[in-house]
Amino acid sequence: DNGYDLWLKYQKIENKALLNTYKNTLNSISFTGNTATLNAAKEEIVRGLSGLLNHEYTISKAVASTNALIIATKEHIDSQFTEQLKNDFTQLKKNGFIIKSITKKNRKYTIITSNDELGVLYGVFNFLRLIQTHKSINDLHIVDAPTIDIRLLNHWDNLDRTVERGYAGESIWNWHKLPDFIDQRYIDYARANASIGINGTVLTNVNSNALILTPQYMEKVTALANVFRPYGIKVYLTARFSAPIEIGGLSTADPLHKEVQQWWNDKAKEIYSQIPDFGGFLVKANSEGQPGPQNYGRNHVDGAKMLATAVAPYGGIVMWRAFVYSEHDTDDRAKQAYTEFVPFDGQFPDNVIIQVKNGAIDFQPREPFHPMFGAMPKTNVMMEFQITQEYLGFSTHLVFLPKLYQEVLSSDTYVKGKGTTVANVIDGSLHTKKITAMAGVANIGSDFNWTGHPFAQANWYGFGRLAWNPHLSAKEIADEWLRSTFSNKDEFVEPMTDLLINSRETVVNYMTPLGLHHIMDTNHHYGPGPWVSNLSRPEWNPVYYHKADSLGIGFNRSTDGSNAVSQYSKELKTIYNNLESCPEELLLWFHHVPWNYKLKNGDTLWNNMALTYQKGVNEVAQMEATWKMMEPYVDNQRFQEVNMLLKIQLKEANWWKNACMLYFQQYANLPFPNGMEKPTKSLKYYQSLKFPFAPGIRPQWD
Ligand code: BDP
Repeated sequence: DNGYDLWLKYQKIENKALLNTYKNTLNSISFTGNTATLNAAKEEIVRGLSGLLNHEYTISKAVASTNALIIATKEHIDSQFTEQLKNDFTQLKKNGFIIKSITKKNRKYTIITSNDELGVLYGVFNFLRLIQTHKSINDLHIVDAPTIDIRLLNHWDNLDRTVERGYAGESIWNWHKLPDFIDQRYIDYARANASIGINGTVLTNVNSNALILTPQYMEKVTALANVFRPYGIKVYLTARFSAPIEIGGLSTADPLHKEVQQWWNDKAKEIYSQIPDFGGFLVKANSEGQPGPQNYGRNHVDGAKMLATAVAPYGGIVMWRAFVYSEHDTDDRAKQAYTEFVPFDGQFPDNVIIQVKNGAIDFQPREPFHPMFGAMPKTNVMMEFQITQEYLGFSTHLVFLPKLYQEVLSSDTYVKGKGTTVANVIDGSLHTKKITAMAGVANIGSDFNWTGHPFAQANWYGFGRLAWNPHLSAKEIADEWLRSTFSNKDEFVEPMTDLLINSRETVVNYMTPLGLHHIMDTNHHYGPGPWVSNLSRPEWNPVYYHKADSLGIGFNRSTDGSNAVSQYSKELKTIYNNLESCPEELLLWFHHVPWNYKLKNGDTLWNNMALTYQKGVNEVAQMEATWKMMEPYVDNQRFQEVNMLLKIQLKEANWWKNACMLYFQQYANLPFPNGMEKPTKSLKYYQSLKFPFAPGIRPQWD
């Protein structure tokens, strides 16, 4: 099994009793409707049930006398069921669905319905998930709908098919062959996304290329939009701020300049004439060398307004990123986005949403949530997670990211008192927002299995599930994914759910324990590089983040340090500011701590650091051992692949531990504690390792 089918395997159910129960309940399928979206739903239910139940289904409109599965939008549901569905329909939100078992005069029916066609498609995928995960379908009553409006992938894909921070081959967009060649992968991509509720995709890198907006490329984008439309997926593009100069022949891109505004208005008109449901633009402006309004003495509001005005007549939106930090600003990098954006609260138009990374630095294995969440009550604010593992061992290491996402989403902002979580900010319930959205930087590439590591598929899956409902638990997601992707056997699902759930903390343990961050090696961000200190911008150097010296280690962001703690609500500020109350997992994020400082377990910081690194290594060894026992439940190809990858992960966990501990020992000047395996190589050796051809490197980065 090469993994291409993702979680949509629809493998025949081996358990005879279960198979028969399903078959009995689903004797026939009645399906009404013949539009592109409903046909996609029809194809999927036939494909899914034929595979799972190993039974050839013919579809008809007629409703069989009993044990029928009935699929239709509300207006086409047989009137005999109207009464039983009435209450459900009154609660049903946009794109939501009802799955209900109804018994009438001893006759049993299972109904999948919705107010809209997309809801029917989502209902079908949900129903198939129930069967794939061997749930009972005897007495169903599910009314579900997405909690967040816009659920997007962000592809950091370049037009030459390289993928920035992509570790799974080339870009899946074959720009050269588009628009005439439609790869089957595009259709399967859309199916996979629809199955988890993703409804938008930004096709191009945030470090953007204006060429995508030329007619030659727009034809290609249009072809993709046509493939995705039946699956409810809208296409978005990154807008290069200087496009009016680069492809429009203007002399300026000043957002207050009439000609520039007109250029964008015309561009939007041209795009919408080809893609009437075009989603809008994603913009990285005045960040890491990208052009933006500040190049013309204007601000983020001016820039966002101009683009928002251009797409507003067609219902488009602008996602304006808050990932900014300046080479001229000497303030703590963690503070800069908040400082720059929060004063603009209330000034952005309604069709603008500010896209904020989950943490204030950059997709680290662990960061406190970004203080901008909850701090802009009058502005639409959306979440940006990274699915691709730029700072988490690429697609070489097994890390289950839904655990990280869940930690962020369930973090308490205290903005309106205890219990007001980041998820409440994102789903709009806290401040009643006009638009709600969540984006994930995609980990998809041209590899057979889409994501490189077979388990990296779980991160794509889990992102989609949490974008649909940010209150889901990571454990539930792990369970669903394992059952759909590998096996329903308890002997497999139980240990593997634990393995997935623990894998995130394991990576933190062997990479950046106790609140350490950004100590990865230069440019590629693979492997340790805590010693790097020679890059042109101070905040690109790991030494800027860990600040190890003879006294201790960590970034003092307390009130007597950079004061980043003050960007959080009062309650959190107090918790983070105080060394005793600061959660130990974030200690070195907020404090510069003496090497001999005693942690809660009574041992020193130095010893705790050493033993946590070691714990991470031991946990990977345990993951490897657990996986070995899974051989009976997994196909040979994926079994071997994961086996090899876990071996690499173990080697590299040791590399992290040894390199970091040797390096920090120079400052701590303390012996390694008992329980930490001593490095066999020197610090010099680790410092000599170079990775000039690591995948996903961003070419313009030094
Ligand atoms: C950083 C990446 C860089 C991205 C940047 C961004 O290293 O490749 O361009 O984020 O999000 O993490 O814009």
